[in-house]
Amino acid sequence: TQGQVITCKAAVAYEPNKPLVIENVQVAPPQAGEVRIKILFTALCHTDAYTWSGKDPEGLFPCILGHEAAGVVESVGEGVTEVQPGDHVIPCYQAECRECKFCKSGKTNLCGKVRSATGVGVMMNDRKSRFSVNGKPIYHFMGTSTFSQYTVVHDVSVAKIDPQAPLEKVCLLGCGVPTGLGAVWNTAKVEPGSNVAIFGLGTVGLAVAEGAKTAGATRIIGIDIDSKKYETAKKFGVNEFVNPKDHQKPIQEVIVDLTDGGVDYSFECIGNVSVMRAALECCHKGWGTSVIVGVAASGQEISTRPFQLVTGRVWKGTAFGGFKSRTQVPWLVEKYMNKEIKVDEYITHNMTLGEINKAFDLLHEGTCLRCVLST
Ligand code: NAD
Ligand code: AHE
Ligand code: ZN
Repeated sequence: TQGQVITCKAAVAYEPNKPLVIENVQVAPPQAGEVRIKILFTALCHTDAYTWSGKDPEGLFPCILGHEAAGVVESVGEGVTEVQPGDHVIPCYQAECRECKFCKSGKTNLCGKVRSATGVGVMMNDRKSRFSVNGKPIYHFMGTSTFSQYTVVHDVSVAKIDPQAPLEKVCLLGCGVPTGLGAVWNTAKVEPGSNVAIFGLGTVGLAVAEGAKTAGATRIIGIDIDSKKYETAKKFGVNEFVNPKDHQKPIQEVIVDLTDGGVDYSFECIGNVSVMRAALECCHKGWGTSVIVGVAASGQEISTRPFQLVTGRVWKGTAFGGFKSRTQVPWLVEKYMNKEIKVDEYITHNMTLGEINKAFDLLHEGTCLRCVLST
């Protein structure tokens, strides 16, 4: 198949919120600096649902969504040296070129090399898509487009992993789990003995809990409007639970009262701007740090009294938990193989690519953490 167009199945999003259509899609061969991957397993993340909903200002249609996956390299374009056909890989929506201003700064995991193309659904070389249906182009998404049996990505967006690792599990290391762990380890840098508040106990919030537990946090307070979330959350390290609906007072006041003035660290893992405010304001005066992880819709803005920051609270955000993707995803895979981090525990459902619309329905029901699709 090397050098040839591959026709395969992919789930195409033609319009916001309209059911995805399983199509025969043509996938062009990889050009210079590109890698064509046979995707074997892909999970669904709430960010896919967010873009599909039409609320993402970067959302383009028709497109192929998906960004949490694992597969095997099918072929590589000219000049690609770091992976070869047969390598087991995880596509990374956050690239790492190791050459750009961002990568060399030592201050961020964001990479500037291909972002201008991945944000508009095309490849860097010719600003065109490698996907088409009957000659009509279909946009890429987040530089990954994993809801397809084959995809083409930039070489700077491919993490080569241990071939022994079970792809049906480690696909989760493409987004949600590293995001939560890294928000704690890299962005907040939680110290032993800290008190932590986690708003939203989905996959990302649970991974924050796991990260906080391994960092030695003492009180790990989970906050969710769905009280059923506590049972599962305990297994990930949450040791106290608050449902805002059980209280008259604003949730930030409830947490401040519970913690003698506020928590050391808080994490917003929902994407709700009023909860982001509460998460900042439940932090301790003088040092409390709040990390925004959730993605909020186009047009939404955060606010608080500047006095909150003047008096020492710190507001931060994180993308992919601050992990350098190509370097650290393989390391996370090893940590999983050594049983140092959980992955299997986040997988509540398994389905096939053909059942993707049903999988999206599940994602909104609240019983589903991650649903892994086999392609
Ligand atoms: P999820 O929907 O599984 O989890 C959200 C949880 O929040 C649910 O348990 C829900 O009951 C709870 N919730 C909703 N409204 C609430 C409220 N007002 N107060 C308290 N709890 C509330 O989602 P997820 O997959 O865990 O993702 C969480 C967010 O993180 C999404 O916005 C997603 O787009 C974003 N995300 C960001 C990054 C990043 O790199 N920054 C990476 C992955 C995901
Ligand atoms: N396109 C959206 C922003 C989406 C967003 O913030 N994405 C996160 C990852 S979410 C993964 O599930 C991210 O890493 N952003 C950094 C980047 O470079 O995109 C919008 O609202 O414009
Ligand atoms: Zn995601």
